Amino acid sequence: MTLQALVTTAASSYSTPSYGSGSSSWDSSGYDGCVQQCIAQFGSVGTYTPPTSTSDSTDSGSYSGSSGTGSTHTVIVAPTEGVFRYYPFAVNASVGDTVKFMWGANEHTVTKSSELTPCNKTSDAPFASGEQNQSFVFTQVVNDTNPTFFYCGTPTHCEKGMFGIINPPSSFNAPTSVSGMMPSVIANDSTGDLATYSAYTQNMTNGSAAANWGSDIDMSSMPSWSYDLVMENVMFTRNVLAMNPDQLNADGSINLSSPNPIMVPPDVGSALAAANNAPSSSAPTAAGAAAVSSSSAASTSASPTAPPSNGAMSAASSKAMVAVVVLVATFFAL
Ligand SMILES: [Cu+2]
Repeated sequence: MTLQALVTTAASSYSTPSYGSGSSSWDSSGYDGCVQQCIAQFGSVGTYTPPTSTSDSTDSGSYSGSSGTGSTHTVIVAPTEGVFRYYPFAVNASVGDTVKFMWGANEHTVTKSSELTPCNKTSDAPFASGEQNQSFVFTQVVNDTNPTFFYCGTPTHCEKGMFGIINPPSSFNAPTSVSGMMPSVIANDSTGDLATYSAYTQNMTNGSAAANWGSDIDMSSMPSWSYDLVMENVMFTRNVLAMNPDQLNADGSINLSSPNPIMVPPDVGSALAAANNAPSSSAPTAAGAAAVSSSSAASTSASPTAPPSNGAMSAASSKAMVAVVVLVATFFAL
């Protein structure tokens, strides 16, 4: 199944998520307000600016790899410093296509791994960029359409979620898909961080096609330790798309051909750290935060957020919602 089919079918059949919270409690004006506020803040988090010259072989000294004769699919390696992600998390490519990895920050690699062990170098038709820095370009021709996993070999980066997939396994609307697994993975995350990030992501992507991106990625052959990281990666890509809506094509593919800078949201770690480091009692004392808090809190209290059939989720949702309010307030307090 192509990514096009993967995303568009997901979008056409996607029902209101039963996990997390937020979408039902944010009316359209609240959503717009959130995006504007978040973008205003995210502007200080970072942007990725494509290099002026990306014409492969002319970039002597900063380019390596192989190229095919088909289409080119761009993946950004760590869009900004401290963001240990590949964007997008997954691309679909045909045989003969080229995947073009473009470094946005220093000291990262693109190293082939496998679905069973996403953070370990594979010996099966391996490829590896080596440790590279900002503006480096590494290309790989696609020789088959089997799922191809890759990761960053810099110590600790993959364990923080820095891996990605070419031609991800997909299963439409299945229990083992990202959308099918999302509720249980969030529920099993005892830290609550994933619930917070999920609620935040739903608010950011509410009403847009970005909310469904990656829904059909199938996780059945991935190791259980990677579940949280897969969810974070999918949500990170969704958040980037929410902030850069022109990149999401109608067919579900992602277009990174624009020379314009890409706005990069904070990674989940820094976002949650900011939320956790801010005493909730002090957040409303900042003038800007007070306005955000009060409007968000009003929105929260005015609208029950969770499906009535799921009491446990309701409690978790409310908690997550509060955390999002704190998170947003924190950005304004910075
Ligand atoms: Cu890295």
